[in-house]
Amino acid sequence: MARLKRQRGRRYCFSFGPWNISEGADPFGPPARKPIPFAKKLKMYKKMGFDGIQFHDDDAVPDLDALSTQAVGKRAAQLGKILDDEGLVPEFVAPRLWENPKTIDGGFTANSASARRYALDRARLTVDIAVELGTRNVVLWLAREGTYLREAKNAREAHDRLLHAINTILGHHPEIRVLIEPKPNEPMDHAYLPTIGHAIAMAYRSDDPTRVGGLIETAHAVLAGLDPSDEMAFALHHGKLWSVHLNDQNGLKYDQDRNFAAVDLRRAFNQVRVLEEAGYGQDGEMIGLDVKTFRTQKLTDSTAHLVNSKRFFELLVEKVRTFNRKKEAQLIADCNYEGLERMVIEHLLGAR
Ligand code: GLO
Ligand code: MG
Repeated sequence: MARLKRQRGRRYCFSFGPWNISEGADPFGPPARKPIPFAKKLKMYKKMGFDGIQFHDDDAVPDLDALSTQAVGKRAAQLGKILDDEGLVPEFVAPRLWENPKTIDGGFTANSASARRYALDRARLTVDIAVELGTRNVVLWLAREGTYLREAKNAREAHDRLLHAINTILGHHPEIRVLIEPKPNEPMDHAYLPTIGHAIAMAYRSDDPTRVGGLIETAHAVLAGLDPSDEMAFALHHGKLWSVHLNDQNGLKYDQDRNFAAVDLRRAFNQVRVLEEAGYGQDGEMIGLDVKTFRTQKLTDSTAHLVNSKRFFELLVEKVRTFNRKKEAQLIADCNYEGLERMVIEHLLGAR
């Protein structure tokens, strides 16, 4: 009871990455909006009600491939100071390994030894940036670590190489944590570590399992044909849900990054419920969003999706907190699942 009371007053901390304010380009058309400069985006966070900021390594230090390690460290430190002044918390840094021509067929799992070397160097640089910014978290979204066709890589060897990459990051700094963000496909036909189960299995094989966990994105779980709230529950069971990318996804098509709760309200309710019940956020975990606005959106309204997704989350927190637990327990004890279903739907629809 005391725990529930404490949760009632609890306020969540929200985050997103600068790429979530985008220009609307897609594989079939060029940008449809003018870019908003990074410095201007930084100023928008607090006004929109967000405290946390997520980074790719080159969001934090643009053109880092052209800079010396010392110069990268210096620029990251300067950004760390700006974040402090703005009152923003750096949530994580992720190596963007999928754009450089060297990593055209993957980084850590590339067949080319020089591509693998580049990927490991860049991952170490990401750790340096994270340390300068003041976060322990390095996220690995393994974009091109997979295959376009099965025969192109040796999958068993690829997993050895992924483990080596994780251990390299752990070995580069004693406090850094690795958060694996699983996704089953896109841009590859098949990506390695497609679900949180795969990611956590890898965590236990690493040199320091206490420093390897996961970030679960709603859309990625749906693309794997799984229920995001159950995926979250599995990670929570292992004490390894260290971040989330809440969004939504309309079935098995390209990764849509729709607004949280906009496609399947009940599925969203269940994600909030699992997070709320586990006390997610009490150890500093953030409610991260990874949402994209429509290509048709005007520049002036091109951040509405973030504010709206946050609002939908908060409204669902209220729905979770006002769900009649006594009645629910009785229906479960009676195996009256028709009654339970009616109760859930009526609650979501606001019926009396
Ligand atoms: C793409 C991923 C991507 C990552 C981001 C952080 O499908 O969701 O947006 O979350 O690059 O690593
Ligand atoms: Mg994501």
